[in-house]
Parts: sequence; structure tokens; C-alpha cells
Amino acid sequence: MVRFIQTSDWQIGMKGGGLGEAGPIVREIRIESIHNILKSAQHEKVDFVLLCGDIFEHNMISQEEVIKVVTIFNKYSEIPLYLLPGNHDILGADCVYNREIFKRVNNLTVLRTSNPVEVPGATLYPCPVLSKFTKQDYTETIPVVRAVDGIHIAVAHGSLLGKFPVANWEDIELPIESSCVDRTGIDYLALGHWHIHRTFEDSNGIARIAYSGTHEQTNYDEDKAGQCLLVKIDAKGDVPKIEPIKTGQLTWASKEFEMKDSSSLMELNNYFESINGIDMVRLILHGELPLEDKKEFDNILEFQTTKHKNFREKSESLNFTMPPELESPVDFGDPTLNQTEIRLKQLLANEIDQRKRRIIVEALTHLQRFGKDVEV
Ligand SMILES: [Mn+2]
Repeated sequence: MVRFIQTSDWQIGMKGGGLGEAGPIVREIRIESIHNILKSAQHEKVDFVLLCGDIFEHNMISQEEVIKVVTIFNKYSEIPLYLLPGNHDILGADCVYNREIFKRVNNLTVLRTSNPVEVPGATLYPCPVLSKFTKQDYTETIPVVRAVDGIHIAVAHGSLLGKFPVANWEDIELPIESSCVDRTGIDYLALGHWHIHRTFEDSNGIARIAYSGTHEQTNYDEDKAGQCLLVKIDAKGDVPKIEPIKTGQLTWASKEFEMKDSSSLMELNNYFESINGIDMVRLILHGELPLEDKKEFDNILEFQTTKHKNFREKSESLNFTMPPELESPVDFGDPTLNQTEIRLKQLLANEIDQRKRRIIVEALTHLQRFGKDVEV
């Protein structure tokens, strides 16, 4: 019998490009959440933990980040760790695991070749990534073990062919044929590379292939992320028991919203009521809103920034419509102010960028208010 924890795609040091100010929050928590994986391993008294690649975002990662991770490894030094490099932490002269510090981590074994490795309770068949942009299936190195006693576990990093929507299969890098399980007779194929948890069946309908997904969700649109897997296999040929364990801490929500008129503010408020307590929120706004509602709109959004760890709002394509009174020219009794209004309206007529249009409309509104309130 073998019991192990499967994890992958920690992507430590990821920039979080496209996340804006959420980037640093995501970076920091990815390191913290490693504890949740190794605590589960302790609690479940597993034989080992299998790390299926992309543990670091790249090989040029700062030593500071490496030290943070090694510090955590040392805290759980009784747990054997088997680490397969992926495409981000790829094997090669500058591989992060070549650094001196890793040679001193007693409980860590980096799987550098496809040679089988005896581990407590099973034999591992590693399929390390040797080229980032390869079209080669590294699981081809797994030998046929159907007649060999013991539990056989292969570990690879790549994309399972035919198992996700893609325009052209021939363009896929790091391809993996799910048929390798039937070809070789292995009990289980542990995979990394996808950030979402998925399982796949062999030709007998038994789930023997699994992605754990990333231990901490990396972006708004990942489902079944933020987990590791507890895998138990009683004996050779038995059905693997695959149990996801929650390890991620951040919760995410993303919503596209079409604004129509003042009533849209109510709908927006209702939506916000439904996402109380969500950490990372992204709101994408389209459509239009009367300029007179802008103050209320700004206040609603400002308050949301106080209710989430990170609140991102993308409203470049939201158009604030000009109130009718701005359409007709006003005589301010002052030639400079009159000229300013004419100039702003000319600019507005020629401007297609919604963000700039909004600024011009605001300037016009302020100008008219100024004209009404101040005796020139
Ligand atoms: Mn990868």
C-alpha cells in the first residue's frame, strides 16, 4: 500500500502580470500555502510528497525566495519529497535545483532522469522535461511494468492530449498521451502543468491519471484550483483513491457588467452583496451611465475597495453620457470661458477613447457649474 500527496505548479516568484496591485498579495500567499500541503502530509502520515513541476516560476528566481521555500522544506524534514522539474524550473545548466542549498536538504530528491526510483511503498517513473518547446511525449520512456510486482507510479509534466479544447493539437508543447497508462500497465500517472484539478480514466474506466492543479489559485478564471491530492493505492492494479485537499487561501470572483441606466447601480450593489468576503475581485464594466450617476458610482466602487483584499475595476469601455443641458452652449459672460467650452466640445466630438471622453465630459460639467456659481 502507498499513500502520498501530489502537488504541482506552485510557481513561486510569479510576477502576477495582469493582476495589477494583486500581484504582491498572490506572490506572498503562494509561499504561505505550502504549509497547508505539508501539514496535510503530516496529518495523513503519507509515505512521501510528489512535486510535479513548476515549483518555481523560473530558474533565475531570487535566492531570497529559494531560502523561503527551503526553510519550509526543513520545517517538515521528516517527509520525503520527490520533485520533478517542469518547464518553468526546467533541468539544465542554470536549473534552480543545481544551487548548493538544495544539496543540503536531506528530505529532497530531485528527479533528474527517467531512471526508476524506489520510494516507500512504490516505484516512481519520472519523465523530466528536457526542452520547454518540445513536441516529444516524455512518457514514452515509461517501461512496460504490467508483469512487474509492486505499485508503479509515473510522474510527468505537460498537457494531456485530447483532454482540453485547443485549435491545433500539433502545436501543443509538452504533449502527453493518456494511452501511456494502458501501454505500460502503471497504476497511476501524476501530472503537473495545469493549474486546475482534473482526473482521467484508463480504457477500463478507472481514474489513474490526475492533475492536482496549483496549490493556490493564480488567476480569476481557474476552477478547482487551490488544492493538493491525497492518493492512496492499496495494491498493484487496485483503483487509486484520489482525494482533493484544500490548500489555497484566496477566493476569487470576476464579473462582466453591462450598465444601462441608473437602475444598473442597484444591480451592481446587489452583485456586491453576493460577493461579500471574496478576496480578489475583478469587475469589467461596459455600456453607459448618465454622468449624473458618476458620483454615486464612484462611491459604490470606492467602498468595495474596503471590503476585499484586492478590488480591480476595468471601466475603459464604460461611457458616461452627457446630460442634455451640456448640449447647448452657455454664455459665461467671459470670452475665455466661452472659448474653453467650445474647445472642450470640439475635443469631445473628435475623441473616441472612452476614458478621455469621460474626462472631457467631467471638465465640461465642472465648467458649467463654475459658470453658474461664480459671477465673472
Ligand atoms: Mn508547466
